[in-house]
Amino acid sequence: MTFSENSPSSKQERRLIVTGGAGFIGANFVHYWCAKYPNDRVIVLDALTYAGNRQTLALLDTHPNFRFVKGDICDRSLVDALIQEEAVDTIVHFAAESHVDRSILGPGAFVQTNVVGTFTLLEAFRQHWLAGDRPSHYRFHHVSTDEVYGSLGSDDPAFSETTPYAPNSPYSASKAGSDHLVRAYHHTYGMPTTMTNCSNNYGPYHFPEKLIPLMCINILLGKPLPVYGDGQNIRDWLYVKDHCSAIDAVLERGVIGETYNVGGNNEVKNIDLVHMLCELMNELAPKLPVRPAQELITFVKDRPGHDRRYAINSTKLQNELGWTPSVTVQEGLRQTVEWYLENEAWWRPLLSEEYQAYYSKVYA
Ligand code: NAD
Ligand code: TDX
Repeated sequence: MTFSENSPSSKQERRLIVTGGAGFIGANFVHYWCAKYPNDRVIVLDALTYAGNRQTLALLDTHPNFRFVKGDICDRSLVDALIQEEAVDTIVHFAAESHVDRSILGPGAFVQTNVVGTFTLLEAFRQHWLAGDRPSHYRFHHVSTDEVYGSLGSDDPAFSETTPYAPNSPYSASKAGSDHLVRAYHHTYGMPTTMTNCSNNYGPYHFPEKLIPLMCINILLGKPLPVYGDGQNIRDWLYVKDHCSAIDAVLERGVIGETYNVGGNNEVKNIDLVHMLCELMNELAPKLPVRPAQELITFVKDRPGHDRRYAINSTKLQNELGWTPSVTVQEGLRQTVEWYLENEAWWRPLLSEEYQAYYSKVYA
């Protein structure tokens, strides 16, 4: 993957901690940021849970301003030490338990990392910001999700920043809890926070448990493609590099205390998305165990509490900060399928025994 099209900025250098930088979106963000702002110091803090992958960041190990620290965001003394030692001025907070199906199987880890972890980071950063006499350029950017707004009916308007919160899964409830803490830290203490709530991301380095990589990999392995329920649920797909540029826009030009919704303007029914992936694989994969791949589509038991539709209104981000998504879902999916075809060495080792055990539980 290359981000060389981005040119370095002339702005003052930042010193960032990126939490969850070994996960899907965090790693894409770190690659994006190190290429665009090579003089910025970037410290990834990641616990390397099942979803974290050190290999995804291996290309950055020779980058002079990059550092990787394995650690838990709930570990206050580690977070304090890192913030002070590196004189951090910016936290970009991706670290989370992120998979809805896992939150149904075991919600405890979601409350711990998403709520307690975010609280720990906020407290540590607040102390550091106060000790420095509240520098105005400091930022705590919190990455959140559209799922906090609940589920839409087919004719409802898309979620905006003023849509009331109505989380439906343990995952989205824990993300909502973290969002409320971030909001309160700005409102009560004046902390320089910003927040983004985005729709479903897709692209390189996406862990196999999520819909798009799961379908790509199962097509390549000739395994059934499990579509939940009637397949009519709708998601609004955002290419991960467009999400990175949105966070960049918010860090550069966003107003402190504000939330910005980020969406790709690409609402697609799950079953249609699976058909699009099958078509792309039929066209691009030299060998497939089952062709056409559509023969593998299998309707399975629905996810409990499955949200019907998400759609994001990104007008605020577009009008106030000048951000626009760069790819259509057709272009982004083609690039993603090509990436999974070219990077079997990345995804194959992730299909571990532990992953197979998880898979059997969800798809039993
Ligand atoms: P991911 O599951 O791929 O990665 C999460 C990363 O966080 C992993 O590297 C993991 O090791 C790390 N982590 C987990 N617990 C940790 C802890 N206690 N301490 C330190 N590190 C820990 O997640 P993702 O899909 O990249 O999502 C990143 C963020 O974006 C999350 O906050 C998620 O809620 C949000 N989000 C994701 C999507 C999406 O479509 N993937 C959409 C909207 C919002
Ligand atoms: O095997 C599957 N079959 C299926 O039909 C899987 C894994 C999913 N689905 C459906 C469920 C959803 O309607 O596909 C849709 C997308 O599922 P996921 O990839 O699990 O994503 P979702 O539950 O929508 O949540 C994602 O977007 C919002 C991320 O995982 C969250 O972290 C983010 O906040």
